[in-house]
Parts: sequence; C-alpha cells; structure tokens
Amino acid sequence: MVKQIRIDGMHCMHCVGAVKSALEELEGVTKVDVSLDEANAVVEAEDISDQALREAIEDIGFDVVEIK
Ligand SMILES: [Cu+2]
Repeated sequence: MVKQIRIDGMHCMHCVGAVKSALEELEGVTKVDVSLDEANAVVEAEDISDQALREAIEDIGFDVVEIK
C-alpha cells in the first residue's frame, strides 16, 4: 500500500531527515519519500495503520494534517 501523509511543521532538511528516519523505522515500511516543498511524505508499506504513522510523526514533534 501507499500512504500519503500531509505534515505540518517541517522547516528544513533536518526536519525532513528526522521524519524520514522515524517512518523508515516502522515495521513493514519499505520506502519513504519526504518532500519539504510539498509538506508531505509518501510511504510504501506492506501493511501499516494510519495510527502508527501518525504516532511516529507526532512523537518527534510534527503535526499530521491528513493521511490518505
Ligand atoms: Cu528543520
């Protein structure tokens, strides 16, 4: 599955890197692309809940606007 996550609060490449690592650490995730310009992350995963994605991002201090 592919999830698109809109994220609030990313300001620079450090933020992007932090979000990317946090998402990559989740079980089942196979690919993560994070865009600063688009304020989103695209996650490919075998099977993952929106809740797990949301928590991983919020735990490191960013806000999830939408997951679809
Ligand atoms: Cu930053």
